[in-house]
Amino acid sequence: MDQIKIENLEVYAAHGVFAEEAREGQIFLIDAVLYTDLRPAGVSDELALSTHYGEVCQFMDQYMREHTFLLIEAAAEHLAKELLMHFPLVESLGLEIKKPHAPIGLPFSSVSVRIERGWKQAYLGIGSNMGNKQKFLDRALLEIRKHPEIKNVRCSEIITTEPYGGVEQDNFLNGAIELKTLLTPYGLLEFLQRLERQAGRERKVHWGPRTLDLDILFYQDFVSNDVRLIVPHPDMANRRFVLEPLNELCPWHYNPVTGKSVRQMLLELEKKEESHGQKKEEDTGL
Ligand code: A4P
Ligand code: MG
Repeated sequence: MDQIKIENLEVYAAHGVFAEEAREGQIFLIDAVLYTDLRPAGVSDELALSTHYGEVCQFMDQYMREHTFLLIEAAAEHLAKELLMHFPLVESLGLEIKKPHAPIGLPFSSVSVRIERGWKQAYLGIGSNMGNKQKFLDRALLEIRKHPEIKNVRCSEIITTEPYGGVEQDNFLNGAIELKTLLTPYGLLEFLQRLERQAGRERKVHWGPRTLDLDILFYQDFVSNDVRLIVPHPDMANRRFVLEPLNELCPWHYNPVTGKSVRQMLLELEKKEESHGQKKEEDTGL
């Protein structure tokens, strides 16, 4: 992706573990690489279609002066997040904070930390089959849209589906959600579980009835097989109530584990269901 690069922005600020560092302050040098599409501004010659590097420098200078952190790791982490939230055309960034006068007591030219952060695209499954189902979905969607570290939220059509998995229970309302987030996969999971708790969700029966169920289906091309988080969702290829809404949002998104696109998974599931249907008809002699 295209880049805007800022090198050695000099900022006088007060970050450090030692008391005199917080009291006296010192010089920090910042390098930033902003990943962003420069073509619209390149073609039109209009600043409004790009990110103003002067404003980015002013922002970094002010942020570094107005906050105090013990660690340059923390300064970098917080500054990166603020930059990504404040400059909407920046997809991701590399940020290096150098401390050329760190109190080390030995000759050196500079010490620094460098991090890469960015917006990640995630897809969620949402479902409810208890109480006022539509209201639970609406409220969750509202909370998701309100989260400061989530943007570009799109929701599929909400469909009514029959329960899957053998537990006898009411029909579900199901949908899929597309979003961009600065939260990590585990941060996103924690937020979704908080929303489930707020909806009065009780975990009594595995695959049983629930006021609100929020599953992470995809998180960019992240793969995890941990007890707390399995991504991509391992059973999605067998679930029409997941694939149908997902197909509306991202038919060409592929599962990084199986290499199959959402559309391909849905077509294969339809074929499987068709042949099961035919087999049932043969078995019952219809
Ligand atoms: N967990 C692991 N991976 C994930 C992930 N990708 N997203 C962990 C979210 N959570 C994930 O989930 C159990 C644990 O899974 C969590 O603690 C989390 O750390 P849970 O929601 O407490 O339990 P559950 O929902 O009963 O189990 P599970 O396996 O999540 O069930 P599903 O997959 O959510 O399926 N039929 C229709 N028509 N529509 C439905 O929406 N849903 C289910 C439940 C069954 N039948 C359905 C539907
Ligand atoms: Mg679940």
